[in-house]
Amino acid sequence: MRWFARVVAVVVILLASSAASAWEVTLAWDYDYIGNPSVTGFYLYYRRPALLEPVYGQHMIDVGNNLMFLVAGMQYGLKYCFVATAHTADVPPEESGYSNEICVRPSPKATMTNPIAGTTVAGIQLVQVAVTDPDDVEGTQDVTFEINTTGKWIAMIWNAGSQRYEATWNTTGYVGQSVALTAIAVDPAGFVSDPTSTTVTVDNRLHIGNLDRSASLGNPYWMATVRIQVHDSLHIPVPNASVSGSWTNMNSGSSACITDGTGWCTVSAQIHKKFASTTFKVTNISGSYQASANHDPDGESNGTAITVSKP
Ligand SMILES: [Ca+2]
Ligand SMILES: [Ca+2]
Repeated sequence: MRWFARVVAVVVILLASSAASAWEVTLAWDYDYIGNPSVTGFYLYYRRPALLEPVYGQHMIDVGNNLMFLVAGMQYGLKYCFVATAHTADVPPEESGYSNEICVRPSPKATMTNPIAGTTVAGIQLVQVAVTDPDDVEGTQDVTFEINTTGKWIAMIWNAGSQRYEATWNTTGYVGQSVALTAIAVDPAGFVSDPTSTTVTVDNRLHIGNLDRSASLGNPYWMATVRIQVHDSLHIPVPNASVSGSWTNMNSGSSACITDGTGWCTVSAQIHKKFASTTFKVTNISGSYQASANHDPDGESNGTAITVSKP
């Protein structure tokens, strides 16, 4: 029976919702009545509009004589709508009309996929966040990330190619630090994801990744040339790094250079023909120089000093 004279209103409110994969909501309600009530319990009904359930009646939960209920195990991504009724202990029970309707939608889920937690990063780092939000169009969420707990949230841009929200992070201000990145996603309806966090170590120390040598004849001076490549801690070539060093036996020339877009720069020196060789030694890279990491993949030097012979 869809009528119960003494209950005139059941009001449902949403207390909390979860973004967990099997999401859940807590609903609460109250009722009013006319006359002497004999309400002994409540029924909760739900419908899922996306599954073509336009009216109530298909799904009923007997929530007993409680004014609050946790609905668990809801299918993630689906909008659910609820109403409640009050009923008597009669057999069959008399039941009130439906309460107000309340509809809930799942919050988006955000997962930081890059950088990988526990890794070491350097230079310009790509930050990527995957968002799961089945009831909204991809790319319509508002995703931001925070570097440590500064309260400054940086906007991320949807990339349809990678299927990620992305931003670049210039790590050069965080040398040697452990840094926590946190992101959140807000869907078009204003539902907010749980935060997703990743902690990485920033290491922007620079070292020499290659020294190459060449020489050309001249009289009375021959010319020694050394090409220098600078790496960051991940062995990625570093542009705009200032390298300085010294030559032995130099008459004139250059002993400092700034790397180009591929991380290379060149120094050269005039050496009098009375010297059979010269050695160029790197003494510094501006910024944070880690000389112990210097190397040369060709084996012609140790990455710090290289000897050029007269041709
Ligand atoms: Ca949504
Ligand atoms: Ca080399």
